[in-house]
Amino acid sequence: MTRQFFVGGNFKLNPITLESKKSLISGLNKAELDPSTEVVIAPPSIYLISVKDIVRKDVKVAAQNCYFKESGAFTGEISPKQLVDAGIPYVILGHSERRTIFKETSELIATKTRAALDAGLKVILCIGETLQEREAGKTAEVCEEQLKAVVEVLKEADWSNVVIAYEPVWAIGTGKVATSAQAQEAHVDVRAYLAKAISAAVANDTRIIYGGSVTAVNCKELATQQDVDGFLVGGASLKPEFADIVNAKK
Ligand code: G2H
Repeated sequence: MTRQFFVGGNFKLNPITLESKKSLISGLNKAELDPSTEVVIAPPSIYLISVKDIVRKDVKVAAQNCYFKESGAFTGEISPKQLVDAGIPYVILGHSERRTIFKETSELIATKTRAALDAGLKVILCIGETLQEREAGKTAEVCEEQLKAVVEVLKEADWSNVVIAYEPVWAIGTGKVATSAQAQEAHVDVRAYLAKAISAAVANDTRIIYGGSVTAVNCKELATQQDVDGFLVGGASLKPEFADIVNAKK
């Protein structure tokens, strides 16, 4: 199976007004986007439904997080069922900002992944090492540990609805992008782990995208790598250059 190129825009806690949200989406609606790329944007939860309603139909919408319970006394949370009901097809889980700032463990992220898939969502599952871990030669080990928690919960099921985002923490929002060789090496290791832990088919078919300071300038070289199936884009997804990243393979 050929893996469809995937580009996600993770808006994080941006934009901060209704007006700027409208103009961001209206810019995207006018852009020329490669129809062979799957494009997904993840606005803050307060804008999910309105973005879905105004964005062009070839661009899908993702939540940046969700809880694992369907409903109940969980102040501040959003459930997978609510997202599905609202017509939101994707959710990002396990982003390093959730892991570090909000202290989410790999086990919690695995539980959320299971709940999201069970509810009918597709999941963009983020993993990645810190600078200290990379310098200690632990990149593959850390990614494997983070994935293992999910593998144990999912086993062989559901992987067609999972996109794995390899996002080295040292490259996130720092302007310090991984080299294409570093990205390719990490993606090969992740794929090898999927083959070992699940199956050759899941390893071959699962999209592994790169995230961390991706720009219009560095995306083309990264996209030449055989195991880089797309990008998760933060800062640059708020700018017109997001279209160039979507078109990286053109
Ligand atoms: C990594 C990425 C998007 P940025 O967090 O998920 O953000 O492109 O700003 O490094």
